[in-house]
This record gives sequence, structure tokens and C-alpha cells, in this order.
Amino acid sequence: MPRRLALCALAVVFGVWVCRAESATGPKRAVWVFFQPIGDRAAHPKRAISERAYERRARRGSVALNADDLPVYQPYLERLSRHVERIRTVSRWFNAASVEATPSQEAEIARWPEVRAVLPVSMGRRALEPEGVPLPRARIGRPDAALPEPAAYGESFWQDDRIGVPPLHGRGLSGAGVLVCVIDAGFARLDHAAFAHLNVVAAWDFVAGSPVLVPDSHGAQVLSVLAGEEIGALVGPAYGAEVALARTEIREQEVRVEEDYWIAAVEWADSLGADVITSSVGYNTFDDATTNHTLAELDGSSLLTRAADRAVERGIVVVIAGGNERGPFADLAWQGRITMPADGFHVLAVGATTPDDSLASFSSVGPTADGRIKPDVVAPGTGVVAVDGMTATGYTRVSGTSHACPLVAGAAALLLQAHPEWTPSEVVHALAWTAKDLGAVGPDNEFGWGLINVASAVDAVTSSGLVGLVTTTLTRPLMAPLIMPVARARVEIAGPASAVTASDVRGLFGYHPLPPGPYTITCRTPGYATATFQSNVPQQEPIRIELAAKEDAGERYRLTPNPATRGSGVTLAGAVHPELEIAFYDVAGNLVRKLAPGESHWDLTAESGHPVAAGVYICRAEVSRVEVWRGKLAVVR
Ligand SMILES: [Ca+2]
Ligand SMILES: [Ca+2]
Repeated sequence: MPRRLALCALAVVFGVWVCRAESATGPKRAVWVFFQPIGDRAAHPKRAISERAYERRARRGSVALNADDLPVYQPYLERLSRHVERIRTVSRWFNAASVEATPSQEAEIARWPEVRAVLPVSMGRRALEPEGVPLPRARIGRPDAALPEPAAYGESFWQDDRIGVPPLHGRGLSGAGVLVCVIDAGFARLDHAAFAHLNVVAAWDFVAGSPVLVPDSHGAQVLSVLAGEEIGALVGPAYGAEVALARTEIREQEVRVEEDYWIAAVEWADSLGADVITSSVGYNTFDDATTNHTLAELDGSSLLTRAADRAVERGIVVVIAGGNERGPFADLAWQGRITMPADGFHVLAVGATTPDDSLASFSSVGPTADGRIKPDVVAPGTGVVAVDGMTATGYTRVSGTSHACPLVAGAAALLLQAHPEWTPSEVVHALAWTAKDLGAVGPDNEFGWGLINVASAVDAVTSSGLVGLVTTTLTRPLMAPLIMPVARARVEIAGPASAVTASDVRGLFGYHPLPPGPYTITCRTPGYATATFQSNVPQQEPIRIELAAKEDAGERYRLTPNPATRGSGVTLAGAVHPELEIAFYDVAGNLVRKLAPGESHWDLTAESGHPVAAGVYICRAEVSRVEVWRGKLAVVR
């Protein structure tokens, strides 16, 4: 299976069908059918999303409206629906449809001119189940009797207090005007007293294909932790937010189609104009073990995770439960790691802490397969007070990253109410830099940046330090510019005190404490012009440093020398981004050699170590799985 997947990946890259069915008959399997980017997708993309979504993107998104936002060409879908039993989901972002097909159907579909590729559906399982078995109400007790307990919050005071929520409620913030989409396993007892105030603006059950949501206690519990309100019993951080509810998770099974429903729900949330997505589901292995994700895939590349990252690029704060893979139901092969889509580059992956700020025994850890720190932050996730999901009045205590996640999403909603102009990066940046560091010093793979404190985050820009974001804009032919974080840039701070730090993988940097006064921030990284920025402590607004590539000619990169010989080898010259991944292919689309991270010189040997033949090769450069440059290379004797 891994071999087959590798081949299919190339089919996507070059639009060449190389993934042939091995036999004409056999059992059906789930596949994604990716269409050619032609047809009616030339219509204006603004029609595909709501006015609210359009405004959110204009304000906070880094990606302009583009062809990815257009519906899939209807005649393509009609033809497809005549050849398969059922189209399971359709994705406009990926211009694709997910279907179940026999090997002969797959082979037939793959031959159609409008089809770019047919790939097995990404595989995975596992809902993060509440892993904290709800306790009988009689056993509810305060996690720490020494905590203060303002009566309004009832038993839920501790979970809000630990992350700094009550002071913001005291300032009149409740998430009002912010739309949060909850993607979960269903929502039971929406007639509960804690939901009486709630403004549910939209609901869709993606499993049933119906506006009637399957009742499930998990989603109800998550929703109540986020936005429930019954004075004296439970108050969620974002009790004043509007919510949209989506069900994508099938509780009784772990099957691949759940990931497809999840992707569809994310696109739906975007089209509604959601500001925040919170999802306490995650996938790694399935009921059918032959379809499991491997740990190597935990690198942000799954379709599910790419959908999550695309939502962030469109201006949505995406908050994902990190997973409970160290819990009693954990899959040992997964080694306690986070599940997908918590591995996204831009999502906020949430781990769970106990009342004494230890890591919950089940809370999944990092890093991702490509070495990034996860989770990003932590929040209370054991003994969290929630509705019981079974009665119209009952409460219970639950445990799981499932319940830490909506606390962070609620905090994000409070930040967006206070700072409607903040982009997802700025929300992450404020939460990260004001988090209480736990465990190993600095960000780590158990607690991420630490326990969030939203009362500090809301005032992050006026605190006694400097925080900022380093980005660069990659221009691509015929495509919208891509704003990318620049990792490992050197940041020098000079003023009443001086310091040196570096940007992290998300482009974030920060330094504190610093004495008040004016500062000059200088940012340097190879391949880019040095940038300087003036700021003050206390800081009025986050620093945004946009780095320009040194090369100012139209061509960002070039292969030199070209033609290349065995003696010279070839180097990709230009503004080589630290995160750039460089690979060479033959003209048939077969991978010949992938360079190690940070390398830009190819000695013209294949992965096997043998010198390659004379001929034409294609060099492809990617950042975060997005192609940013492609060029041809001639190899001569
Ligand atoms: Ca499931
Ligand atoms: Ca730490």
C-alpha cells in the first residue's frame, strides 16, 4: 500500500495517471476523483461563498478568492454519478469528489479526459472519544477546594479561571458577533437549560445529509464547554457567540468516509463565514487496519489536514483537539502522538492539563513526522464540567483533549470580539506568547507553548515585551500570492536593552521582559534582504516583518549551471526559503532524487546512488506541500 500511495502522489503532481487498478474485478474501495481545473470554474468565485465569508477573508485571510472556491463543474459530477453507486462528498477546494468504486470503475474513470487523478481516500480512524468517562453526578466534586468559586460559574469556574476567562467576561466580552463552527459527532439534548440562550445559525449532519443532527452526548458536551450558560451551573468562555453545528463523526465505527465528511464540513463553515472552527475529532487508524494512517503521514500532508490549513489561510482560526493517544484506548503503534488534523501547519492543536497544571495522562504529544512541535497550547482537560448530554438539566465531569479544545476555541472567540481585525496568526501569536510555560523550558512536545491565558492574550500587544511575525510572499504564475511564515530568521532587538532571538516554524518570535522605550528590530535570514522595524515597549500592535527575496528579477529561482554535467552537479540558486523542499523528477514524472532539508545542490545521482542518465529532468520546489517553483534541467555528458 505505501508503494501504491507513493505512485499516486506523483500522479497528482504531474497530472499523469500511473495508478492503474491491478485487476478488473475486486471489492469496492473509497477513492477521491480529482478533476482537471477547467470547465465552468471560470465563473466568479465570490458567488460561491456568503457575504459574511467574503468579509472575513478580506479582513483576515491570506488567500484571495480563487478557483479553489468555485463549485465542482456539475456535468463532471453528473457523469461520475452515473458510473458509481454514490458520490459521498464533493470538495470545491480540491476540485474533487469522493466515491466508492470497484477496480474496473476506477480504471474507467481514470481514463476520462476531465479526470486528473484517482487516489485512495486518505485513511485513518479514531474519534477522540471522551476518554474521560463521564462520572455519575453524585461523584462530582471540586478538583481543588482551595480555588475561588464565584457563584455564577458554578462548578465550571475552575476551567474558565485557569485560562483567564472571568476577567474578560467582567469586561463585557462573551464572543458576541463571532461565529464558531463546532464539528463533532452529533449534538444531543439541545433543549438543555445551558443551551436556552444559544444562537444556532446553521446545522448540518454530513453523515446523514440532513439538517437534523443525530443526537450525541459528545458534541453536546463540547458545545456546552464552549458556549453553554446556566448561571450557577456552567458558563462557557464564548457563551455569547453564534454557533454552527456540523456532524461528521460516526461514533460506532472508524471509517475513512468520516474524513471526507470533515473536509466537507470545513468548506461549509468557510462558506457560512465562520470565524472559528473547533473540532474534537481526529484520525489515525481505522476499524479496517489495512487502511490506517502511518506515523510518517503525520506531516501535514493528509487531505484532511490540508483542508484545515486552507481554512486558516481563508481567515478562520482552526482549533483541533490534539488526541488522547496515551489513554487507555490508545493505539500503541501510534506512540502517543497527536492525531490528524492536529498536525496542520497553521491549526492550533490543543493538549489537556489537570487541575494542578500537569499534563493529562492521555494527552497526545508531538512532534509531527516532520519534526514540528505539537501540541501548540494546552487547556484544562480533566474533570471539565459539561452538560451530561442525556437530560435537559444534568451536568457531569468529562476528560479528554476533546474538552480542552473548546476552551481554547472559546478563548479565540473572545480575542476576535476584542480585536476583530486580528488574523488567525495574530490570535495564535497572542495565545502562544502569553501562555504559562509548563514542563521543559520553552515550547515543548507535551505542552506546546503552555497553558493559555486569554486575559493576558487580549492585552498581549501592550505587555512588557515585543512579539511579532516574520513572513514572505511567494508569487506563483497564475495563482494567488502565498504568504508564508519564515522560520529560523534571526531577530535582533536593540534599544534600552538588547536581545537576539529567532522566529519559530510559524514565523513567530518574541522576547520579554524588556524595559519601556523605543526599539529597533532587525531581521536577517539568508536569501532575503535585511528588514528593520521600529516599535515601542509597551507595544501598540504586533510587529509584522515582511521579508523580500534578494533576487528582484522575475524569476525567483534558477538552476545553475544548466545544462549540468556530472562534474558540476546543479544548484538551485536564488532565495532558498529555509522550509523549501526540492526534488527532481524524470519527464515521466518518476521521482529521481529528493534533496535533504536545507540542501540546494544535487550531485546528479539518483536515490540509489547511481549517476543519472543524460536527458531532461524537472525540478520542483515546494513549501508546506505547495509548489512554489518548477523548472527544467538538462543533464549532458
Ligand atoms: Ca468514528
Ligand atoms: Ca514548556
